[in-house]
Amino acid sequence: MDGSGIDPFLQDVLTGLARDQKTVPSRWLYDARGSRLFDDITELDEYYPTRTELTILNEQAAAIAEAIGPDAVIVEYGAGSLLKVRILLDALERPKAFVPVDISSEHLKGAADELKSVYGDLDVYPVAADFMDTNLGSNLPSGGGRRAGFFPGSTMGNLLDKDIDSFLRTTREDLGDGACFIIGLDQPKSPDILVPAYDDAKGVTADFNLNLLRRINRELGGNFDLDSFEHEARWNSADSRIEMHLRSLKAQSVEVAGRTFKFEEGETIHTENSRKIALDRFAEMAESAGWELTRKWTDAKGLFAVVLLEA
Ligand code: AVJ
Repeated sequence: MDGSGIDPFLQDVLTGLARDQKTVPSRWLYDARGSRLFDDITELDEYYPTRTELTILNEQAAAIAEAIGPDAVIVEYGAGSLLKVRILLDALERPKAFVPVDISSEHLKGAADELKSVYGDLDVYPVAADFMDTNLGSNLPSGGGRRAGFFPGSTMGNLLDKDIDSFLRTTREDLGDGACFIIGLDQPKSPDILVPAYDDAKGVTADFNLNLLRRINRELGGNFDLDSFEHEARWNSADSRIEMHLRSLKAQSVEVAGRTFKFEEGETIHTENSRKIALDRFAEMAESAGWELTRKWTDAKGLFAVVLLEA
């Protein structure tokens, strides 16, 4: 529940299921079980993004650290895997401070404690907030060298154009003049690689997607029959994105919080967009928000890119 007394999950589900194309925002995929399933996804043979980004970060750590410069203040948005920022911290010259911004304060505390124990000289200032509506302002430590944002994992690809624009503008303002921003972006490629990455042979991604219905049943008093929906990963080439859907295997009615929603056979709930934003396109988006894309690092096959924006 938020301050208004309306559970935002319930509100999103009731509004989303009433639309022509039924839709539930992808952020609700990540309850405890969903987060565990996502971790399992990152280990799958077919799911190349995580391991490819880690390879780029490891191979290019010295170049990235040099581009950022000494005494940096690192601000990680949606601080998930400490694994990634530690690659940077290990390569940076005297990193001054680390500011993990994450919606889960529990997660943050663990992250902060662990980093403090490994990097004695590093100041860690956790901020418990949704990275999308964060105005860090006075929460950022003053002093130190350059401020460097860090947003790995291609999470940018889950955002709509307007949200990318406002996020890049807010971060530009927060991080200030002279700042830079390191961002991981999955790249457009053949659907022969993309579709299996989101529809793996072991069915882990299917489980991850269907878990949304399990969560609605448990938290919102829904009565979805998980056996009468199936996972679908669709490449939408016009919008350069993988879409996840849950497809109803038959005509049926489902109740959520006392409301009835009708499904036709084959009708879907759209549960995620994972956009693959080409670098020239992203450079334009960055520029209109006050950043310049100045460096890019990719793997040998060009599957994934890590870019540097400068203010
Ligand atoms: C964590 C949002 C980057 O879009 O690749 C993985 C989530 N969804 N498999 C992605 C996801 C299905 C992932 N992100």
